[in-house]
Amino acid sequence: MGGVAQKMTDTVKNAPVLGSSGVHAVAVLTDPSNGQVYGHVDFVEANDGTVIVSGEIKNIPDKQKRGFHIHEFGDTTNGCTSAGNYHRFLSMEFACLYVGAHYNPDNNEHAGPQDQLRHVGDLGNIVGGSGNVAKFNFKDSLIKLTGSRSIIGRSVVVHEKEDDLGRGNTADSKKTGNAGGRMACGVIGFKKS
Ligand SMILES: [Cu+2]
Ligand SMILES: [Zn+2]
Repeated sequence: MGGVAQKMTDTVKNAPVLGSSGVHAVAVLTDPSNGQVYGHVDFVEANDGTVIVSGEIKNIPDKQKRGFHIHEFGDTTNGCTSAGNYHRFLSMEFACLYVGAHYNPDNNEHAGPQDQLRHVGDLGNIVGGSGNVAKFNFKDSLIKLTGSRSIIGRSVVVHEKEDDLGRGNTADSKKTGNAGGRMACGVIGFKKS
Protein backbone atom coordinates (compact mmCIF):
# COMPACT_ATOMS: atom_id res chain seq x y z
CA MET A 1 0.00 0.00 0.00
CA GLY A 2 1.25 3.45 -0.72
CA GLY A 3 0.35 6.74 -2.26
CA VAL A 4 -2.93 8.34 -1.33
CA ALA A 5 -4.25 5.42 0.73
CA GLN A 6 -1.10 5.33 2.88
CA LYS A 7 -1.21 9.07 3.36
CA MET A 8 -4.81 8.90 4.51
CA THR A 9 -3.95 6.15 7.01
CA ASP A 10 -1.14 8.30 8.37
CA THR A 11 -3.44 11.29 8.65
CA VAL A 12 -5.97 9.30 10.67
CA LYS A 13 -3.23 7.86 12.89
CA ASN A 14 -1.84 11.29 13.63
CA ALA A 15 -5.17 13.00 14.12
CA PRO A 16 -5.86 14.37 17.58
CA VAL A 17 -8.17 12.26 19.72
CA LEU A 18 -11.67 13.45 19.01
CA GLY A 19 -13.89 14.32 21.88
CA SER A 20 -17.44 13.21 22.48
CA SER A 21 -18.87 15.68 20.00
CA GLY A 22 -15.99 15.64 17.55
CA VAL A 23 -16.46 19.39 17.22
CA HIS A 24 -13.38 21.52 16.73
CA ALA A 25 -13.57 25.28 16.72
CA VAL A 26 -11.14 28.10 16.12
CA ALA A 27 -10.97 31.85 16.61
CA VAL A 28 -8.45 33.97 14.71
CA LEU A 29 -7.77 37.08 16.77
CA THR A 30 -6.79 40.44 15.37
CA ASP A 31 -7.18 44.04 16.32
CA PRO A 32 -8.56 45.92 13.35
CA SER A 33 -7.35 49.23 14.82
CA ASN A 34 -3.64 48.49 15.13
CA GLY A 35 -2.93 44.82 14.47
CA GLN A 36 -0.26 44.50 17.17
CA VAL A 37 -1.90 41.77 19.20
CA TYR A 38 -2.95 38.76 17.15
CA GLY A 39 -3.06 34.99 17.19
CA HIS A 40 -5.39 32.05 17.30
CA VAL A 41 -7.29 29.95 19.82
CA ASP A 42 -8.36 26.35 19.22
CA PHE A 43 -11.16 24.56 21.03
CA VAL A 44 -11.66 20.78 21.12
CA GLU A 45 -14.32 19.02 23.13
CA ALA A 46 -12.76 16.16 25.11
CA ASN A 47 -14.44 12.87 25.95
CA ASP A 48 -15.18 13.96 29.51
CA GLY A 49 -17.16 16.98 28.28
CA THR A 50 -14.46 19.50 29.10
CA VAL A 51 -13.11 21.71 26.35
CA ILE A 52 -9.39 21.94 25.68
CA VAL A 53 -8.41 25.53 24.90
CA SER A 54 -5.03 26.04 23.26
CA GLY A 55 -3.27 28.55 21.10
CA GLU A 56 -0.89 31.45 21.01
CA ILE A 57 -1.24 35.20 20.99
CA LYS A 58 1.62 37.42 19.82
CA ASN A 59 2.88 40.64 21.40
CA ILE A 60 1.93 39.93 24.99
CA PRO A 61 4.99 41.14 26.98
CA ASP A 62 6.93 38.43 28.82
CA LYS A 63 5.38 37.50 32.20
CA GLN A 64 2.51 39.94 31.82
CA LYS A 65 -1.09 38.83 32.19
CA ARG A 66 -3.96 39.83 29.96
CA GLY A 67 -7.66 39.21 30.51
CA PHE A 68 -8.99 36.44 28.27
CA HIS A 69 -12.73 35.92 27.85
CA ILE A 70 -15.53 34.57 25.72
CA HIS A 71 -17.80 37.52 24.93
CA GLU A 72 -21.45 37.22 24.17
CA PHE A 73 -21.58 38.18 20.50
CA GLY A 74 -19.57 37.41 17.40
CA ASP A 75 -20.27 40.79 15.84
CA THR A 76 -17.02 42.59 15.05
CA THR A 77 -18.73 45.27 12.95
CA ASN A 78 -16.97 47.93 15.02
CA GLY A 79 -13.83 46.02 15.86
CA CYS A 80 -13.30 44.63 19.33
CA THR A 81 -13.11 47.52 21.13
CA SER A 82 -12.07 50.26 22.16
CA ALA A 83 -11.29 50.55 18.41
CA GLY A 84 -9.72 53.97 18.57
CA ASN A 85 -11.71 55.95 21.07
CA TYR A 86 -15.12 54.67 20.06
CA HIS A 87 -15.97 52.78 23.22
CA ARG A 88 -14.15 55.12 25.58
CA PHE A 89 -16.77 57.75 24.78
CA LEU A 90 -19.68 55.43 25.41
CA SER A 91 -21.21 53.99 28.52
CA MET A 92 -20.66 50.32 29.29
CA GLU A 93 -24.12 49.46 27.94
CA PHE A 94 -23.31 50.89 24.53
CA ALA A 95 -19.91 49.24 24.50
CA CYS A 96 -21.72 45.93 24.92
CA LEU A 97 -23.75 46.33 21.74
CA TYR A 98 -21.23 44.62 19.49
CA VAL A 99 -19.07 41.82 20.92
CA GLY A 100 -20.95 42.41 24.16
CA ALA A 101 -20.05 41.59 27.72
CA HIS A 102 -18.65 38.30 29.00
CA TYR A 103 -20.85 35.36 28.00
CA ASN A 104 -22.99 34.92 31.09
CA PRO A 105 -26.09 32.75 30.55
CA ASP A 106 -26.52 32.16 34.32
CA ASN A 107 -26.40 35.82 35.33
CA ASN A 108 -23.51 35.33 37.74
CA GLU A 109 -20.91 37.84 38.87
CA HIS A 110 -17.53 38.02 37.18
CA ALA A 111 -14.92 35.68 38.67
CA GLY A 112 -12.00 33.44 37.73
CA PRO A 113 -12.00 30.19 35.77
CA GLN A 114 -11.52 28.09 38.93
CA ASP A 115 -14.45 29.65 40.77
CA GLN A 116 -17.69 27.75 41.21
CA LEU A 117 -19.80 30.77 40.28
CA ARG A 118 -18.55 32.79 37.34
CA HIS A 119 -19.46 33.98 33.88
CA VAL A 120 -19.19 31.05 31.48
CA GLY A 121 -16.87 33.32 29.47
CA ASP A 122 -14.43 33.89 32.34
CA LEU A 123 -11.28 32.16 31.17
CA GLY A 124 -9.00 34.27 33.38
CA ASN A 125 -5.71 35.48 31.95
CA ILE A 126 -3.19 34.45 29.38
CA VAL A 127 0.48 35.10 30.21
CA GLY A 128 3.20 36.38 27.91
CA GLY A 129 6.28 34.21 27.53
CA SER A 130 9.56 34.25 25.66
CA GLY A 131 9.47 36.28 22.47
CA ASN A 132 6.44 38.08 23.93
CA VAL A 133 4.18 35.22 22.91
CA ALA A 134 1.45 33.93 25.20
CA LYS A 135 1.11 30.18 24.67
CA PHE A 136 -1.57 28.27 26.49
CA ASN A 137 -3.22 24.88 26.73
CA PHE A 138 -5.81 24.30 29.44
CA LYS A 139 -9.13 22.60 30.04
CA ASP A 140 -12.37 24.27 30.97
CA SER A 141 -15.49 22.51 32.18
CA LEU A 142 -18.07 25.28 31.65
CA ILE A 143 -17.65 26.28 28.03
CA LYS A 144 -19.33 24.00 25.46
CA LEU A 145 -19.05 23.55 21.70
CA THR A 146 -22.47 21.94 21.29
CA GLY A 147 -25.99 22.49 22.56
CA SER A 148 -27.81 25.65 23.58
CA ARG A 149 -24.75 26.97 25.42
CA SER A 150 -22.34 26.51 22.57
CA ILE A 151 -19.76 29.29 22.29
CA ILE A 152 -19.59 28.92 18.49
CA GLY A 153 -20.67 32.20 16.95
CA ARG A 154 -19.49 34.16 20.00
CA SER A 155 -16.08 35.80 20.31
CA VAL A 156 -12.77 35.56 22.13
CA VAL A 157 -11.34 38.83 23.49
CA VAL A 158 -7.84 39.62 24.80
CA HIS A 159 -7.77 42.71 27.02
CA GLU A 160 -5.20 45.43 27.63
CA LYS A 161 -4.79 44.62 31.34
CA GLU A 162 -4.79 41.74 33.80
CA ASP A 163 -8.17 40.34 34.86
CA ASP A 164 -8.41 40.60 38.67
CA LEU A 165 -10.80 37.60 38.69
CA GLY A 166 -13.44 39.52 40.64
CA ARG A 167 -11.11 40.12 43.60
CA GLY A 168 -10.40 43.81 42.97
CA ASN A 169 -12.80 45.21 45.58
CA THR A 170 -14.43 47.57 43.09
CA ALA A 171 -17.84 47.41 41.45
CA ASP A 172 -16.27 46.81 38.04
CA SER A 173 -14.24 43.92 39.38
CA LYS A 174 -17.41 41.86 39.76
CA LYS A 175 -18.48 42.76 36.20
CA THR A 176 -15.37 42.90 34.05
CA GLY A 177 -12.35 42.07 36.23
CA ASN A 178 -11.00 45.58 35.51
CA ALA A 179 -9.27 44.19 32.45
CA GLY A 180 -9.52 47.45 30.51
CA GLY A 181 -9.93 47.85 26.75
CA ARG A 182 -9.96 45.15 24.13
CA MET A 183 -6.67 44.49 22.36
CA ALA A 184 -7.76 41.76 19.98
CA CYS A 185 -10.79 39.68 19.23
CA GLY A 186 -12.03 36.98 16.92
CA VAL A 187 -15.24 35.15 16.17
CA ILE A 188 -15.35 31.47 17.12
CA GLY A 189 -16.14 29.29 14.12
CA PHE A 190 -16.18 25.63 13.18
CA LYS A 191 -12.75 24.23 12.37
CA LYS A 192 -12.14 21.53 9.80
CA SER A 193 -11.09 18.46 11.82
CU1 LIG B 1 -13.45 40.39 27.97
ZN1 LIG C 1 -16.63 37.85 33.37
